[in-house]
Amino acid sequence: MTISSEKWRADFPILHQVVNDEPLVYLDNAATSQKPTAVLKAVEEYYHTSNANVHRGVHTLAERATTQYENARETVRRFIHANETAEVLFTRGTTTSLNWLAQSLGDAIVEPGDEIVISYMEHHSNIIPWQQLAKRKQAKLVYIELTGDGQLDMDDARKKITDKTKIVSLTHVSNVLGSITPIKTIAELTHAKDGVMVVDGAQAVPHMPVDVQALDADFYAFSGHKMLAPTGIGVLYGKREWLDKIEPIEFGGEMNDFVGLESSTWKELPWKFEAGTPNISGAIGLAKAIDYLEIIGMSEIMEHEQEIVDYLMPKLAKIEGLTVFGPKNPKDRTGVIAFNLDSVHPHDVATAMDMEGVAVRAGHHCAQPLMTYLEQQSTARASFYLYNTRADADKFVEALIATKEFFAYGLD
Ligand code: C6P
Repeated sequence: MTISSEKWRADFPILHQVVNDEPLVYLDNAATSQKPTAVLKAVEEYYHTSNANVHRGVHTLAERATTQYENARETVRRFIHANETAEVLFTRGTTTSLNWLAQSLGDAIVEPGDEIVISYMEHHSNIIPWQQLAKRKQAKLVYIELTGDGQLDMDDARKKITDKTKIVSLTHVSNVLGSITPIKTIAELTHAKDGVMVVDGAQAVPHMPVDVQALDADFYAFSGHKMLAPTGIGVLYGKREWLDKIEPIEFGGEMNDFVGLESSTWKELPWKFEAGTPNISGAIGLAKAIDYLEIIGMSEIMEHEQEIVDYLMPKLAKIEGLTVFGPKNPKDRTGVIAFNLDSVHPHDVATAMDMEGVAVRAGHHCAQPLMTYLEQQSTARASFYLYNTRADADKFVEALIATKEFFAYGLD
């Protein structure tokens, strides 16, 4: 194995418990990851020693809190290889980041008749904000097709990204198929047509190295809670040239420079986008989570997940009546595996697996257009992370076979 997942899992107190009389095997990491003690302690330490509002006070605690919050921004900048901290905006998460963009960027550049290009494998958070924008602006939402094994169809992408394209917004990694989108190539196609490249990185940043400059993304959104950090903190990266041009979406305290009776002016980047008291402890927790991920190494985490998928695929292929969605080659995906058992509802699969201590998600995974595309109502989904071991993968297969047998008897 690339990384010592046994060793790392010791840092996650929540994993060491018994659920339904079985040791917990947590395989719902695409929904949210668990948090290591280092992150929990960093948040606790902040509240014990430094809690104050940021950018407002001159007293010692206020300065301490402000320094920690801004240091967290620098940690994020370094992690995603942004050019400067001004390009790193703290948000509540990917959903907020994409909503901000669809309003702010959308209102600035989209005109009637323009096209916004997304794909059939997008999460609702990367569909609905653009749908709403398209309605407001009488623009058109265009969907890129997928290949047979659930990857972005690059031939179709070349057809759909045209002179009419204003924005292309794609997921870097699908939360259902696990497939990895070649963002750099798409960004080249987009820029050749003078379009703006937006990336939903919710399922990528926690699992693989991401360099926003190498990808040449104009905007890149992700959530802290899927990468070991607390909930309620996320990031919107944007190139300065774009952030300087677009207006904030939220207005109020701290984002302003001068407030007059009729109009106001905004602070410089990144603060012009961060109205109100931010999630200070969340940002500090996110920075600690990044430190933790960097100790393990993002390439190593990616390889670890791909090794688990590689280990699992032949075992899953032997289970009759099991359909696994997404790319067959582990190199084309991360550790997200959506699957269905013939004649068993995915919710029943997830409930039965929970009885074995195995936590998987079932449902449409906030990707209903993808479900329609795959001709499925819903699927079950196992998603692995750095602390999942081969033993977890074995337990997953065991629980899946037990579930299948249980329902086969039930049907007889
Ligand atoms: N997907 C899942 O179980 P938020 O909720 O804002 O942190 O992230 C939204 C989001 C956006 N894009 C992608 C690709 C995502 O996977 C998610 C969150 C979770 O798949 C919850 S639905």
